[in-house]
Amino acid sequence: MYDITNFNEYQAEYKKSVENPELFWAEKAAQFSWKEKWNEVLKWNFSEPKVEWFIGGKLNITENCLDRHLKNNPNKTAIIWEPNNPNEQSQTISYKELHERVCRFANVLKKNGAKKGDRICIYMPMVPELAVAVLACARIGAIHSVVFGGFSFHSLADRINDADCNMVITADGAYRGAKEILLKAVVDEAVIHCNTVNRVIVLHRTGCEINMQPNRDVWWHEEEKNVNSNCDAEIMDSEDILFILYTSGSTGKPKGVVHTCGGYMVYTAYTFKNVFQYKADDIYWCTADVGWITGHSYLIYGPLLNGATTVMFEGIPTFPDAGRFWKVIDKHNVSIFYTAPTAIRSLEACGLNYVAPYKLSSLRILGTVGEPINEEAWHWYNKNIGKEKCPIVDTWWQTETGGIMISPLAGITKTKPSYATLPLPGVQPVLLDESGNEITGNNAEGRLCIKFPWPSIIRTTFKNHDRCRETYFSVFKNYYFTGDGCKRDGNGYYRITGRVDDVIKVSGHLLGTAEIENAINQHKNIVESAVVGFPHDIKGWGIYAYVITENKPENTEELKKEIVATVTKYMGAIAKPDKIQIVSGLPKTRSGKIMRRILRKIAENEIGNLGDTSTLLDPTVVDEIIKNRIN
Ligand code: 7RM
Repeated sequence: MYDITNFNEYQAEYKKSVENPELFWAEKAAQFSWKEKWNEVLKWNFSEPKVEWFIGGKLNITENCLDRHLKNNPNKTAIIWEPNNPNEQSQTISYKELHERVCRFANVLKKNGAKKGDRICIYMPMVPELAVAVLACARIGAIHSVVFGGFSFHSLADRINDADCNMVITADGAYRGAKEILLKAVVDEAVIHCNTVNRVIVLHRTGCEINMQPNRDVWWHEEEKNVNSNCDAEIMDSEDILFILYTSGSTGKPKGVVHTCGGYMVYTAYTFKNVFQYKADDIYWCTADVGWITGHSYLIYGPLLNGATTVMFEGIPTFPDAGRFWKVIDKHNVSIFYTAPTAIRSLEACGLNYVAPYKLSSLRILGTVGEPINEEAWHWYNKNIGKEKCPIVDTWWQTETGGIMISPLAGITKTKPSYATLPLPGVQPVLLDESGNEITGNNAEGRLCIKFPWPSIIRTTFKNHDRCRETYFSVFKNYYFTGDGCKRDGNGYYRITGRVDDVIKVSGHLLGTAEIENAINQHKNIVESAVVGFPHDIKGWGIYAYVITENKPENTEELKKEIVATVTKYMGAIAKPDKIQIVSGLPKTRSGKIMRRILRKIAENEIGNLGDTSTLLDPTVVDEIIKNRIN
C-alpha cells in the first residue's frame, strides 16, 4: 500500500528524503525480502560516475515479484492478457501460475545453457510469455535485453552484438492490428551478423511458416516438456546487473543503459504505489510495450512488486477500431490507466463516436508518459476519458532514470495541464544555465539536471563507461544531465519543454537522428542525409529528411518510397521519414559540420529567422533548400 496519503505527507517525505536520503531509502528497502541485508546504503560520486545502493545486500527481484505474494494471495490475478484480436480469449494468470510458469521457463533457460551474468536478447510480441521470459532471466540471474518488436534486423543485430548475447528468445510471428509480423525471419536475418548467438528459443504464436535452424533453434513448448517448475532464485548482489535496455543517443549507436537489482526494485515499487496511489483491488493498465522502459518498470516490475493486477495488451489502439482502449477498460474494469500523449492525440483525432459506447466508470486514475502532453490533449483526456473525476498524473522520467522522477501523486498534488509538477521524494532536480550555474528561484528556465542519486539511476552504459560519463555526467560537472530543457513556474512546478540534443520523440519513441540517417544512407542512390524533427500534431515530432542523391533520380516519388522502404527494412517502421526533400547540398560550416539548427528551422517553416548563415561554406544552398521545402 502507498506511503503518502496527502500533500502534507508528501512534503514531509520529500524533506526527509533530502535531509537524510540514506535513512529514507533504507526504510523503503526494508519492506522487501532480502536474502542478506545490505551493510551500507549508498556510496556515490558523479565524476567517475559510480553509484551503489544497498551495498552488500543479496536478493532476487523475482522473489519479491512472485514468491512473496504466494503466502497470502496465491490466487490473485497477476496478469490479465488482452489479445490483439478481440475475438480471441483473454487470459488471466494468477500469481501462483505466473510463479510456476516463470520457474519452468527458467529451467528451460538453464537447460539450454544460460547462466548468471549471460546476456539474453528478448524479441517478442506482447504476450504473457514475454513477461515470463523477462522474469525467468531475472530468476536465474541472466541479464535481459529486451528489443522492441517494431525494430528491424539491423537495429536488432546492433543490440545483440553490443551486449554479446548468447541467446535470443523470440516468437514465430506477432499480430499487430491487421498486420502479421514475421519476427523469427527478422531474427534469422539479424543473427547472420551476430556470432555470439548459439541458441534461439521460439514461441509458437501466429503459426506462420518459419525456418528452424538445427542445433540453434528450439521451440519453447518442446523445451518446456522436459523440465519441472521448481527453480530456486539465484542469489544476486544489489549491484548485479538486472537488465540492459538500449536507448537512442546523439550518435548512430544506441546506448545499453544498465540497471541493477536492488535499487531498481526499491525505486520502481515505491514510485508505482505512490504516484498511482495503488490500492489492492485496482486493475492497472499500462499500454506501453515491454520493449521500452515504461513496460519494464510499470507494466512488469513495479506492479508485480506490489502484488498488483497488471493488464498486458498485445494490439494497437486503433484495431479493430479507435475504441479499442475504451472497450478494454470496460471489459476488464480497469481502474488505473497509463498511456502516452501520442496515443491520446491520435484517438482524439478519430472523434468521440469511438468513446461514446463505453462507460469508463471503473476508471479512478489516469496517467501519461513519454513526452510533453499539450493542454488540448490533456483537457480531452480529462473530460472524455476521466469524466473530470480522475486525477491525471503527467509522469516525467527516462530510460536512464529507471523510474518516475517528476510527477503529481494522483489526487494529492494539484495538477496543472502540461506540467509534470513536482519531484518525487528522493529526487533533487535543478535548472542550469548554459555555463552550468544553478538557477535558483522560481519562474526560471534551463537545462534539467539532477544533483543527487536516487536508487534506480543508470549505473553505466554496457561495456562503455566512458560514454555514460560523457553523455550524462560530464556535460555539467557533478550533475546528472537529462538532455531535457525545462521550465519552473512561480509555484516551483516543472514543465519539461523537450530535448536539447539530437534525439527526437516520434510517437513517444526516442530515436536518434544519426541512427535514422544511417538507415537512409543504406539506399544505394543516397550519398548523404540529414534528419531533423518537426512538430507533428499527433506524433509529437515528425521526421524530416534532407537527402543528397548520387544520380539524379528518374522518378522522385519512387525514390522517396524506396527510401521509406529502406528505413523500414533496416531499422523499423517507427523510423520512417514523414517528409523527404532531395537537396543538392547541406548547410555546412567550414569544418564540415552540418548546421542542424538551420535545417530544423526550415523543417518547422520558420524561415524568417534563420540566424547567422554567414559562417556557412556555401550559403546559397540554404536558399535552394528553403525554396523546395516540404510543408
Ligand atoms: C519514460 C520515457 C525519455 C524522454 C525524456 C523527455 C521525454 C518523458 C515526459 C517527457 C515531457 C513527460 N523514457 N519525456 N516523459 N517529456 N513530459 N511526462 O519516456 O527514455 O524513452 O524517453 O522522454 O524528453 O528525456 S525514454
